Amino acid sequence: MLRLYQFALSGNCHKVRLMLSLLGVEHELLDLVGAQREHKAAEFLALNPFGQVPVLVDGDKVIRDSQAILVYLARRAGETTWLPGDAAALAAVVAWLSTAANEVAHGPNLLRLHFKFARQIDVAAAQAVTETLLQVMQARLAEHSWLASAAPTVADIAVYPYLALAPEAHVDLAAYPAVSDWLARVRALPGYVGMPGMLSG
Ligand SMILES: N[C@@H](CCC(=O)N[C@@H](CS)C(=O)NCC(=O)O)C(=O)O
Repeated sequence: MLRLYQFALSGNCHKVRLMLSLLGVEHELLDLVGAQREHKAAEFLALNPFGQVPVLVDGDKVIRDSQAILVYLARRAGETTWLPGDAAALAAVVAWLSTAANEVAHGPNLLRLHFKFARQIDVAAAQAVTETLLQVMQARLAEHSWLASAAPTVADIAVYPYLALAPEAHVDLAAYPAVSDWLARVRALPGYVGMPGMLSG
């Protein structure tokens, strides 16, 4: 049985729950209590020395980082739609995984941490990163249904949560209709699961 160490309100953890559900993989959730700093306890640091969730444990394998977990789950499922094998197609997916870890993390994710959880950040800088991200996504999605390929890939799942949580980040998607349409396409995938605070249509 796979075990996911997580925070219930984390978008990075949501993307793993979403991928597990889309693939129909049975798993158990282990909720850490952030306020009690359970993610900084020695037992958890042995799984992820960065002291961050999500972490996936699959038998003797321990996978940290949400993007790495999505890649692991797709390969483990043994199919090539979610994670293509072709060099150029795989590079396109990895480019968006990097976008999830950079622009998404430093844009809408930081804004949500600020407006929902009172984290002190440079709001103007995070808004600028978000605007550039949304412009790039709008341009791509105005011409294509999915971020990296003709079909949904782990790239879409990696980028999805913090865009779907835009209201909690005080990010207005009205000027980016192709992004809103893409969010709706992800919501329509068989096995989709959301989380509180996400746009629902
Ligand atoms: N690159 C990591 C980032 C993980 C991350 O920032 N996790 C947050 C929750 S969303 C966390 O554990 N924060 C606690 C901390 O950094 O101390 C990933 O994508 O998994």
